Amino acid sequence: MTETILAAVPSDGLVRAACPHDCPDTCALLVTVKDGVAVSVRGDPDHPTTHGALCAKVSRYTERTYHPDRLLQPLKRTGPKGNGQFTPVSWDEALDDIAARLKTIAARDPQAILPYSYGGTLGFVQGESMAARFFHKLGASLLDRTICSTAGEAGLNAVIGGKLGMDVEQFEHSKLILIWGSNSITSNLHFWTYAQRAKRQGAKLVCIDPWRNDTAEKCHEHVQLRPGTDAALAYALMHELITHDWLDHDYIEQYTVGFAALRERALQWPPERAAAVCGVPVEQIRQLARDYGTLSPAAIRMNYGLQRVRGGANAVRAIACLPSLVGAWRHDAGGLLMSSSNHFKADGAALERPDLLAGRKPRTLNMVTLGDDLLRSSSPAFGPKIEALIVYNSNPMAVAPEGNKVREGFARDDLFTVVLEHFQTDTADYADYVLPATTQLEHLDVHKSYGHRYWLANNAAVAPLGQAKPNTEIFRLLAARMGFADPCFAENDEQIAAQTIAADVRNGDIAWARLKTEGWAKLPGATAPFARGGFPTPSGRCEFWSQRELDAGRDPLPEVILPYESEETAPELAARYPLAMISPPARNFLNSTFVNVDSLRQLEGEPALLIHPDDAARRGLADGQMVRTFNDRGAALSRARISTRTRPGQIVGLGLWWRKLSPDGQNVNALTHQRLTDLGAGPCFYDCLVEVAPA
Ligand SMILES: Nc1nc2c(c(=O)[nH]1)N[C@H]1C(S)=C(S)[C@@H](COP(=O)(O)OP(=O)(O)OC[C@H]3O[C@@H](n4cnc5c(=O)[nH]c(N)nc54)[C@H](O)[C@@H]3O)O[C@H]1N2
Ligand SMILES: Nc1nc2c(c(=O)[nH]1)N[C@H]1C(S)=C(S)[C@@H](COP(=O)(O)OP(=O)(O)OC[C@H]3O[C@@H](n4cnc5c(=O)[nH]c(N)nc54)[C@H](O)[C@@H]3O)O[C@H]1N2
Ligand SMILES: [Mo]
Repeated sequence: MTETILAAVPSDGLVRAACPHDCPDTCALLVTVKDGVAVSVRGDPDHPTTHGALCAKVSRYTERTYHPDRLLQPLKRTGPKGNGQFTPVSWDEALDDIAARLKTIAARDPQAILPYSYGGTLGFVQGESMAARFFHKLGASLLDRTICSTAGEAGLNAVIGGKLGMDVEQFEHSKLILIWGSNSITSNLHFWTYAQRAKRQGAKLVCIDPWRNDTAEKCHEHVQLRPGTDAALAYALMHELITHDWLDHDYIEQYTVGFAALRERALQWPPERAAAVCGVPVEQIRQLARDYGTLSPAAIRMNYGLQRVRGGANAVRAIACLPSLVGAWRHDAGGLLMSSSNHFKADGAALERPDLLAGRKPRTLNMVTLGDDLLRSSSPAFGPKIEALIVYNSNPMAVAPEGNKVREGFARDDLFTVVLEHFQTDTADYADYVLPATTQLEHLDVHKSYGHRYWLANNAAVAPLGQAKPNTEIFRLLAARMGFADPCFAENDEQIAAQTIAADVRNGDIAWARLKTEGWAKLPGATAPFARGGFPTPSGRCEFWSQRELDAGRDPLPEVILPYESEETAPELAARYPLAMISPPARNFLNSTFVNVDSLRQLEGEPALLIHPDDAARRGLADGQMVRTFNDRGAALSRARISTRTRPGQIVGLGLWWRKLSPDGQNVNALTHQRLTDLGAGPCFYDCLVEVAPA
């Protein structure tokens, strides 16, 4: 770096920042500021995984921050819920009224108040710090934040003991890379750089995905399996590794438990059986096993796409067994990466202060079942009816499953809703008060990553726009009005940031004071975490067979669990709704964020639905025609794209459109259901039967 990096909120200069979005890449940013305005955001060329490149979305971050629709003052609803009529009010008026309402409800039972938040920012400061303290002190219902990754997490925990794995920077040295349940070019672009380098050095790339996404197009091989059948595929691979003796017996002996039992189960899964379940050619499974058993180092980039189905956690469990069988973990460039989260240690207790509950044990509600829960009355089993909802860092009206129920819940006249937002989202339209929040360019934060091993600092580049305030400040002001006097409510963002990075061997000597000037710092620790075992499981080994699972009354081995909604498991439903729908992200959106940035929405055009030519012909659909996708839960309009990139019997509805920017005020979540995964209580977005007809 030759340019001087200035401290927070300069009028001119270059500011070190971090991308806040819910993406494994967590890029290091450099923000150029002129006359107090952020004029450009670019990737830090010196940060190894960012290497100076940003995705199309975040390179337009200034377009989002200075968008003419930014919310710049508190708003109070004046029309019916959902129709977007609001009037500006002062901060004092809004906060006084909100505090009064919350006090009244809390006097009856604070559990009738529910926070709802997720991945708008992954920063520790603007995420669950002051907000969590506020809700803990209040004694509000707790929220189980399950909407993305908890099934996969449970699967990894069972086998390898945590969200740990390969260093992404090592993938360029791999000889075989399985990209499993991940559209890297869309959702993990900076990993793709390493995969391409490996490819240039002769590595073989295989994509395992129900549709030929942009990543599959560029891999050597595409295993186009039916959604929710990954565990069967993994078992067939194990079958072949075992019968051909492509095993690392020494690694298995020293560092694993339960091989004999796993072997017995795997031998029940010859490739022919898996081929029928997965809907892929048997020869392709055999070849994949041969590659995995003979090319070394072999690496798996597994991601969250495969765990959004009923058997999602067990699929992750089955796949997580593979690297130990072949001893791939011995190599820096071998093993598996799903999430690097647990390589880091954040001080959750200091940030969130669960001690403020002071012995109270509020109920916990799962964010996936928001639709049902908003419609429940008080009962001994459920507890009090939800009377107030405080939403921040999330857009549940677009992202939560079974959207019609979510809407019905939000529309309740007896529900008091506050939404902290940058924009007037679908969710904000249902708020009683909308409070304007700052963006990443206007506030301070500290970030870890779930795809690499660097801590990052985000310095504020510019002053808050209009009357916008950071989430922390909004909860600080509310806390004062509620009469919460604990000293932690007076801490500023700088103090919170300084508490985030726990004093822990995992973080080495990384501390906030240096991080904020240097921008990023890599964790210490071995590149290959399990080269000599050391799995953080109860046995200290890779647990093919899990005593914990057995004790919990479940299968001690990874189990093949087919989707809730499939021909085999729900034949009557499949007769009416024969098409399996998956709804992964569109490349130019980040969940529902960026849908309102015109230049990005223009790149996506309209909600698109990929349908196989055979299925289109059977329904008399033409390419480019508006179609209606429907099931018993709802319907949504989209533009048909007839394509062999999807399988017969399977459609791909790219997400996640704002409802009000879609043709019919709906999106893919009109169709999805609220049932939970096998472990981890996650959502089953990609486990969903539908039918399609001309609109
Ligand atoms: N551009 C962009 N980037 C993003 C996001 C975004 O919305 N847009 N979202 C971010 C977030 S929050 C997350 S969690 C990650 C998500 O990114 P990933 O973890 O990669 O997950 P998905 O994008 O949900 O799905 C990835 C792939 O899995 C496939 N898939 C679906 N069902 C199955 C299955 O049963 N088996 C297998 N093998 N594959 C399946 C999908 O078709 C898709 O191509 O990306 C982050 N990055
Ligand atoms: N059908 C289907 N549904 C899905 C998925 C899918 O693949 N298919 N993906 C799921 C996944 S993986 C995830 S992670 C969830 C994501 O669900 P959410 O976490 O709700 O993600 P976003 O839609 O990006 O909404 C985040 C909102 O937070 C706001 N925000 C950002 N920063 C701040 C801030 O600093 N302060 C405040 N107050 N607000 C802020 C943004 O403006 C945005 O409106 O969606 C899930 N839903
Ligand atoms: Mo996610």
